[in-house]
Amino acid sequence: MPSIPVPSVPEPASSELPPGMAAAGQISTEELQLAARNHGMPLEALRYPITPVGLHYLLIHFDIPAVDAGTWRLSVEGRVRSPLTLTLEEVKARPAVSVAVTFECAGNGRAGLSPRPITQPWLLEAVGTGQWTGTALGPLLEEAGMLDDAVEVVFTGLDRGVEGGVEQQYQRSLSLEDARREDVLLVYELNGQPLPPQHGFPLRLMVPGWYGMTNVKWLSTITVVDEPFLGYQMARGYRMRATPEEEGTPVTRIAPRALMVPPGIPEFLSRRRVVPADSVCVLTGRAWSGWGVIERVEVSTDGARTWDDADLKEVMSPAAWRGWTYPWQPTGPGEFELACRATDSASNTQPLDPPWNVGGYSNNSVQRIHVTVAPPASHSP
Ligand SMILES: Nc1nc2c(c(=O)[nH]1)N[C@H]1C(S)=C(S)[C@@H](COP(=O)(O)O)O[C@H]1N2
Ligand SMILES: [Mo]
Repeated sequence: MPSIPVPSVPEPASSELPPGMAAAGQISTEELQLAARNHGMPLEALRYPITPVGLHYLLIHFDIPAVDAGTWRLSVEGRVRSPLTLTLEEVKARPAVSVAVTFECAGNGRAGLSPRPITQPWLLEAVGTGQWTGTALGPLLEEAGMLDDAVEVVFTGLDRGVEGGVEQQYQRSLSLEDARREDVLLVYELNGQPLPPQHGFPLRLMVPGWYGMTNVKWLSTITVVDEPFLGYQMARGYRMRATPEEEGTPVTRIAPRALMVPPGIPEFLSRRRVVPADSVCVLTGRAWSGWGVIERVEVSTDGARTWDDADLKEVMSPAAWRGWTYPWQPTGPGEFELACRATDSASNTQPLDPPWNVGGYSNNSVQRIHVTVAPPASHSP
């Protein structure tokens, strides 16, 4: 498997902040507005192998569209021999597959960059794993019969808005090769229930291993095209760029990441953690990568200076996160910085420092959690 192309660029000093960028420690009303709509998965929910529906993260560029399941249709059109129009019942009547897949937003970790683009300011919570049920895309394209001049497949959602000054439907495309992969599905159920409105009812695309933007929600039209699709979310959004002017390279697969459940108890406002000194603290978490299977998770309890291997749980499904645990016996009361780091089967691992790019994508630098280990509780008489 190829390793991940990531431009590594020195950060501009905050005195020369370009327009549309914010410095660390500042949060704008626009970002707060986005953050309140697009919630993350509370990290304690890493305890569930399958994320309960309401705890799965959400990212919605525009508004959740109103969809009437009775009149909704899926069209397969463009450079095909026989265009298709399917009702939801017809989609569901096709052979069904159910699979656990981890989704992560390409902007996860963005708030850890400085400067960062002013857009959804994710910390680390833009992740979740669903048990998704649907039908394979490939056979449907086969049935429609792609013509010889076909080069890409465009997926159009029903949601509409303005981004970067461009009015648009949310649209993404895949190469023919990617669209034909057998794990690419059109899904209509999440965790055994019809897709809820916020996750794309009645149907969405799912490309396991790729960042979340690929999984077009409220899917209405699949268009086979004879030239590369240059819609906003392909040509402007979701590209790795060292400078705003350059064309950049497309964001595709998920870079490896391990996260841990923050141990102990939090302080309400700062969310700093307190752990009692008198017991073994079992650190637990999950790790995933779109470039291969997770083969190693390491834990540091001294601020990423030394590392020790965590125990890996079984692989649940190739494109789903893998559980890990690490028993930690704090050396005594005091301040500790915990960190965790994943490595996948393609030898990709996580950097200690954030890899910077203009869009703030794919920042998979290691999670660090500050923990106060409190002296053993004194027993009152
Ligand atoms: N139609 C449509 N599909 C979309 C989006 C959107 O705004 N509109 N957001 C994308 C992005 S950026 C992500 S990360 C995932 C989020 O999926 P979720 O909200 O179900 O977790 O959906 C993707 N599919
Ligand atoms: Mo996203």
